[in-house]
Amino acid sequence: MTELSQALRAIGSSVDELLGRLIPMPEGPEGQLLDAMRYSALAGGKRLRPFLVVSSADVFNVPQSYALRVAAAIEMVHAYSLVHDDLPCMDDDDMRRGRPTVHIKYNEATAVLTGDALLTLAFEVIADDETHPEPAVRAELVAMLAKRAGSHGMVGGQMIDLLAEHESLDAGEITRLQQLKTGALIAFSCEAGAILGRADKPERHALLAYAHDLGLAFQIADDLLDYEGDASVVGKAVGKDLEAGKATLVSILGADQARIQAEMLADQAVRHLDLFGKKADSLREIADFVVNRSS
Ligand code: GRG
Repeated sequence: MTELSQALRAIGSSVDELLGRLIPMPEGPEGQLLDAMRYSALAGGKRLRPFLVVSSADVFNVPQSYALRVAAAIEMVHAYSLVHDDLPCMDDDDMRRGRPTVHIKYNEATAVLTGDALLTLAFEVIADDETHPEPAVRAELVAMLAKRAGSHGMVGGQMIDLLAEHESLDAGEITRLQQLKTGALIAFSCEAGAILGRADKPERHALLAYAHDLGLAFQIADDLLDYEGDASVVGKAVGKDLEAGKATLVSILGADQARIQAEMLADQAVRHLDLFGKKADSLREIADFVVNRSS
């Protein structure tokens, strides 16, 4: 196993352990909701966003216990977005991370409520003083997560994506959609490290620029997996974009050019990290993983 896979696995285990403590055990009349929250948030996944939070925070020597709480909150928001995205009124998927989606295992109403409860718990976790002793830091994290997850961030991107099924977007419009739908949470993962570490403006700017290019590279890799990946390895249905006639950078540029574009973006992302020296090595390594992953 490479050092990067070991680090990803270690951060994944720490986040799983924390999520297991933060999401209450199923009991009482609302037990089914808590069960579904645990089912969706503790279902594996690459834990890329936690890796980005911890690695960005490491650049500023932030205690890992703070970064892990933000990482757990981001995974709650990420899990909520996947549960809602899988619903019949959105992408209508039966499988996620190799298991039945939440509305298949439970029912649609439970899936809606599971997403709602994960999103609100994420904010409760960040606002708690265990996340950072300074109220101003916690407030900034709360405000930034709201912005990145909301109508001018992930949810806005999802809206554009749904509308795009009935129109053909050009490469620029697709790029903006992806910046919002996928890139916004990746951006927050890196920004959170800078907020926790009270980074100065140039440092924040560099991390955001890195996250911007990384997010686009990540999405092209995701589209390539949908185009040519193996459903049993990816853990969800593939070929969905083609089937829905949805324009992606892969359908516009072709798979080979799209792969070149993803690699160029990953290289460009890494160049934004120059001012951090060796402290940003983990962020450099993950950029390569993002474009060459198989799931
Ligand atoms: C429904 C509010 C709402 C938002 C949905 C993120 C999203 C917006 C939808 C997910 C659909 C999708 C497949 C987006 C492409 C990129 C993406 C977020 C892939 C899944 O993320 P990974 O690969 O998943 O990090 P794991 O399972 O590894 O955590």
